[in-house]
Amino acid sequence: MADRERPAKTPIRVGFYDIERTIGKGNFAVVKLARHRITKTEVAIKIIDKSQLDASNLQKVYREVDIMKRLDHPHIIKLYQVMETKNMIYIVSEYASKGEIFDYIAKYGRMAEQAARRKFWQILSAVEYCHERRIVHRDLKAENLLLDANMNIKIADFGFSNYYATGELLATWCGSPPYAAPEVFEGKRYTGPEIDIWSLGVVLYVLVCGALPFDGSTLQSLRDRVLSGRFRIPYFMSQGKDL
Ligand code: 24R
Repeated sequence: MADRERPAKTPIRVGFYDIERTIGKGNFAVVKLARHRITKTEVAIKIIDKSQLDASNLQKVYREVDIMKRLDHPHIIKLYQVMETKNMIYIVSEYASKGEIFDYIAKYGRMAEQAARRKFWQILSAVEYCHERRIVHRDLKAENLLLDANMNIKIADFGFSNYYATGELLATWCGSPPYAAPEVFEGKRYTGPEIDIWSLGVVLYVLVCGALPFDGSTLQSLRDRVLSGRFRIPYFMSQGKDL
């Protein structure tokens, strides 16, 4: 049924789910909050229009699904189901009801170090779990760190993730510039986990300081900042010895 023929308040359905609203929008994907018609369970559905993708981007979507199928960790968004039609892919997953830690920091400001430490520990346990399975996320940032109803971390969006192997090098420029490692800016090839580790350092700084360690009004100035490796240590940051 076309939208204009849909009677008011008739929910849009995907499988057994009623779509409620948009909770995320990317270049090729939109993420919706949906609810199971019978159990009323809330899920996130990432909807991808295949007709908008070239072969290489379509390949990445299948890789994202393939990787998510292998992951089962308390701090990683759990894949529930994948549906596919001629034009669309629907990735049904766990829903993190408190949203991005990015928005949380934008609203409430930087976190106390005790709280940041607890969040960061959860993030680390999830990233370690991925690396043990030779999976690199490649887009770790505050926007992809979600919070569930209990304020626990759930890592989302494996759209840039890939497998890696020691001795084999990856070359793709991935992720968000403020979180990107110097070797990525320099166009060097990398094994994988080291670029997640760099991003984790940026994430920790953002949690504790409520600001990016490296910033710039242009990509060039950001690059210079990252390559210099210099960042400010604010007055409120502890020195670690009395934690
Ligand atoms: C909750 C919110 C937003 N997104 C999600 N959840 N729970 C997701 C799960 C999610 C699953 S896949 C995915 C996000 C993703 N996103 O790949 C939310 C809750 N509130 N507000 C927001 C209250 C990416 C991305 N990095 C694609 C779309 C754009 C963002």
